[in-house]
Amino acid sequence: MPATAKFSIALVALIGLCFTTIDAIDHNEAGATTAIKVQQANPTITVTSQPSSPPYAYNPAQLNAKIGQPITITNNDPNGVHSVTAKDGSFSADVPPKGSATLTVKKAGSFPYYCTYHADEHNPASINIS
Ligand SMILES: [Cu+2]
Repeated sequence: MPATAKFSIALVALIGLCFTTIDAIDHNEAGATTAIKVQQANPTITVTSQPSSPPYAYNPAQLNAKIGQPITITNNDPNGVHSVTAKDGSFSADVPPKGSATLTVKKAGSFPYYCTYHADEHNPASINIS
């Protein structure tokens, strides 16, 4: 198949998707509330340094994910390594400055975690696995 034909098919498919999406928004206003509650496709924890106390923050403080679902941890602090370490030892991931890491949790439960590098300098945070 010539490349232009492939492109045309892809374009038609894309346009079709757009109309489907617009249709859903137009005719399902009740769905707007539901959409917010849907599990995010790629759960992410962001670590930032901040001028207030505590000096480092995990966002969101409560993260929901499924068993085995990859959780991305992004470290926005250019100056330090941080970790997401379960208080019960179930998991630990180090995240380099301006870097990211992926974590998966293999059992259900609520896991309070902390940073091994700054034990008392982050906000309290948990990963909730279902
Ligand atoms: Cu830290």
